[in-house]
This record gives sequence, structure tokens and C-alpha cells, in this order.
Amino acid sequence: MQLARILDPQGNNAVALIENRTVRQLALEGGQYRSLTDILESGDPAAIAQFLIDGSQRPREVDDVTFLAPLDEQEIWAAGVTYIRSRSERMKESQQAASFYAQVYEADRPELFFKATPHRVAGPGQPVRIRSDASWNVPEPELALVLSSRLRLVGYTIGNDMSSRDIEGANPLYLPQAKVYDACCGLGPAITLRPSMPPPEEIGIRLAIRRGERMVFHGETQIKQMKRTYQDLIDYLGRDNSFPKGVILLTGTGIVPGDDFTLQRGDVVEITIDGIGTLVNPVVQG
Ligand code: DO4
Ligand code: MG
Repeated sequence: MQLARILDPQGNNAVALIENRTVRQLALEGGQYRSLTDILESGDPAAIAQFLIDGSQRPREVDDVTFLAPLDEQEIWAAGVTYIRSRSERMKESQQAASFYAQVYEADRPELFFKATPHRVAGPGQPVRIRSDASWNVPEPELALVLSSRLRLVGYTIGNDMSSRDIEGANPLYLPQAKVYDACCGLGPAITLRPSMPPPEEIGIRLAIRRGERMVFHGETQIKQMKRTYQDLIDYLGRDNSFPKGVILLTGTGIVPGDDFTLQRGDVVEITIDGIGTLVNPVVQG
């Protein structure tokens, strides 16, 4: 089962449950559960969502629905250098900082960084951005953990940690500028609730980048290649840190296009994660 934020037939924001590609709108007026966050905070989001199905709205096919980014006021954080591929590409990108990336890959403490506030997030179909002052840019396709305010893992979605490699590579102290800016994070299309997600060993991640008719990059990885467990990342995130509205944690990229590749405006980024679906975003710059 999945939960999503959608536009209803009148164009208003709504929350929906998805099963077998059928979208059922939820009735959130006037009751105890008034938002996606309220449902995610409940003890049993799947049961609550079933209970909230609005019988007066006709079910719709997923292809007939506009999806919005699946969050309300959650912060977005991200883990880095959690796959060997990310470690080796960062070490090439910044020779002066190579040892830091090598060390953080092996260390107990993971790299965790603040990635985005909700207003910097692009939902399905909305543009993600390349910074106007960056010349080497990539999408980073990442499994995103959806966590309640008590850091309970309630679901999973797809994240795109857009990154400016030239800025990060010039000096690792520029990381926040390479990572955090308007439309720096793609998210969606829906949240797969925890009981419906395949086990980590069975989850593949695929990235395709299209430029007009041409596929200019494609790559894949598997969650089992990740160096750390979900719980390890969650435990470190929660150390001395509170998230009253919940938090979404991107788990790092295992797919990095080669040095000769940079995104261009007009490209279309497609990220597919087994058990969730495909997140598609066009790319703009400036
Ligand atoms: O250290 C830089 C960021 C790493 C990152 O975003 C990733 O590995 O996904
Ligand atoms: Mg990343």
C-alpha cells in the first residue's frame, strides 16, 4: 500500500491511498487525521488510511492523477558516501579531500547533511534545478526513508539529491552550496508503507537520463550494495536532534555518472526503485 499527496478532480490538494494502481482519495475534513503527517504519525498508517477512504469519490487510475511531493513540513536530510561508487567518485572529484571520503566510508559515524526544506523540493513532474553558477551537475538517485517525529521508519519514497560536483570538488566546505538551493531535491511519487516494501536485498535502483529522444545515461545499483543499515543512519540522525514534524532521510547514491557527464537544461531524469515506482523530473537551470 502507498500513500500520496495528489490533486483532486477540482484541483485541490488531497491525500490518497494507492493499491493495485488504483487511487482512493481520503476524507480528512474535521476528523482526528487531517494531513499526510497525521496518518504517518499514527500507530498503524495502513489501517488508518483504509478507514479514511472517501466513499463519495470515485477511484481513479494512477495514470489519471497528478501527484505532488509526498510531504508536509518534514525536513529532508541525506547520508553520503554510503556506497563504494560514491566513495571512489568523490575521491576523484577532490584529490585534496580524498582521504576524508575514504575515512567517512569506513568510519562508524556516517556522513549526514541537511538537504532541503519542503519549499526546495520538486514533486513528480516538477523541474529540479541546476545551479546557475555550477558547470558539472548530476542527479543522485537515492532511497528515501520516511520517518515519524519519533524516528519510526514508516515508509519509503524516491529522492533525487541534485548535486553540483564542481562546487563540492573545489572544496568540501562548499558542500551546503553544492547540495542546498531552490529545487535541489526531487521527491516522490508516493510513499510505500513499510509492510509493503520488499526486503533490502531485493530492491534495485535504476537511473535513466534522457536528452530529447536519446538516453544519455543509464545505470543501476542495489540496496544490498549499501555499506550501512537503515537503522544505523536513523540512529545517528536522531542523536541530539529532534524532528517535530517527522523527517525524510535520503540514504546516499550508488550511481554516479562518469567524469565526462554533466546534466543539461531540458534533460529528463527518471529514477525507478523497486517497490515504489518511478520519479520523473525535467531539469532546468538558473
Ligand atoms: O560527500 C558528499 C555527498 C555524498 C552524497 O551525497 C552521496 O554519496 O550520495
Ligand atoms: Mg547524495
